[in-house]
Amino acid sequence: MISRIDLRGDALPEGGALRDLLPRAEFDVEAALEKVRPICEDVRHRGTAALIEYARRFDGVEIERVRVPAEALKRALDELDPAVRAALEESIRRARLVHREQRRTDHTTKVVPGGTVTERWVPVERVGLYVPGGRSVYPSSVVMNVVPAQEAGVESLAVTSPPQADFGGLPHPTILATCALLGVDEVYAAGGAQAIAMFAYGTEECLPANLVTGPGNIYVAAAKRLLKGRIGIDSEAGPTEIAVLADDTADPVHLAADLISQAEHDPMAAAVLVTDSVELADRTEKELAPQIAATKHVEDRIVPALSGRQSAIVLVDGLDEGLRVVDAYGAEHLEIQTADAAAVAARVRNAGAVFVGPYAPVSLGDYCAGSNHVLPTGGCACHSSGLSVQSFLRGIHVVDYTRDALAEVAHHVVTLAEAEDLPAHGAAIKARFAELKDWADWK
Ligand code: HSO
Ligand code: ZN
Repeated sequence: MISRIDLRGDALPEGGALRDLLPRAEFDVEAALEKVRPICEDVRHRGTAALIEYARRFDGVEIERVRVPAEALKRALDELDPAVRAALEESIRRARLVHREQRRTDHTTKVVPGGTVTERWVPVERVGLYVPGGRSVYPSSVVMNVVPAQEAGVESLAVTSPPQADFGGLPHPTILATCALLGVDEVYAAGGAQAIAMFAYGTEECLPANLVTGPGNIYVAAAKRLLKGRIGIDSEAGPTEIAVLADDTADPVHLAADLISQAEHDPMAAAVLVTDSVELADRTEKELAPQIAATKHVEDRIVPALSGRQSAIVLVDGLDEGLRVVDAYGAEHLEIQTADAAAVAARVRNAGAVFVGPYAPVSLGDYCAGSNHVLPTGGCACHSSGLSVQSFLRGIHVVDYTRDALAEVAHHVVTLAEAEDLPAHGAAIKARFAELKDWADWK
């Protein structure tokens, strides 16, 4: 069912070479670029008419408008199952607790008397949040996108999610209800690359956004790559990943359950167990079959995900080697199921989010830990973070110098300008001290 990679014995190779030994899903965004380019151009030129046509073609539904009417949002909230509402409210409450503390405060550095640099944190003016609605419908992703944007102080915020044939061309009612619960009243029924283009270029119904966040399929990722620059993006989310670093203290029942839990998302989802215990590897593998037999989404997602080349059990000599492997992999989600898990977790460098010990499974983080579940995939955890308040802020340096403070450093500026053969840069300084005949006196 799940392949094995045995890295015991020889010393592990360094950096990229180690990463090449590890499994990873194919997610060729580049190849999808040419497919999405004409779609994005079409939305740019024909706006809503193009979106209506793509709803027909890709979502199999006739719609007359893309903007979701206010009554539909209200109705969805009124009809929301009370238990789901309570769970969403708790998820929102916990996410707010964590994200509120991420807010930045402006900071002023006094560089010299009369010379200051202030870093001002300013929310992005308008953001577009993408919520997938193809294979699965994730109201939890509405929470994970909207909460950090709101906590950052974003004033104009719109959500888009694909129109659903089963719901009269509106996004899934639970998505709409979650938007209503969060106080989001601007919602669109558009999915795929065309939705990203709608936010990038704007249409008759939707003003252009400055930043677009949220996970989606490969076409969404390709459109984000194509339109990046015109819009800011978070990351190009790929298929979900779980890695687990475990020793012989881990419970194979938990491990199998957690690997299956993320395999449930997608046939391309990755589940990677890294352990120094062959016995644990054997017992976990044995646990997979009965647990899979007892769940849903087996043939279409879980089996292909676990048996695909993106998933594996990786055997290592010890915990140090295990840490090197999980760092080289840079998982979206990393569970540490070892003795003294907190100490081991503290040594991890590359992961989207780390889950410590037996009672912090990834599923908790997906819904109700308070942490964000929009996380870097495909090894991007080596250089990027998950969604946070910071994703929706820009730091603006405000430079404020008096005449004396400028005078103090003027000769250095002029010298550097000359060293770069940019005399006009130096002249812009000298122009402010025109009364000085002999510039050399300043040096
Ligand atoms: N594990 C997914 C998020 C999710 N799980 C949504 C359930 N619903 C990617 O982090
Ligand atoms: Zn999940």
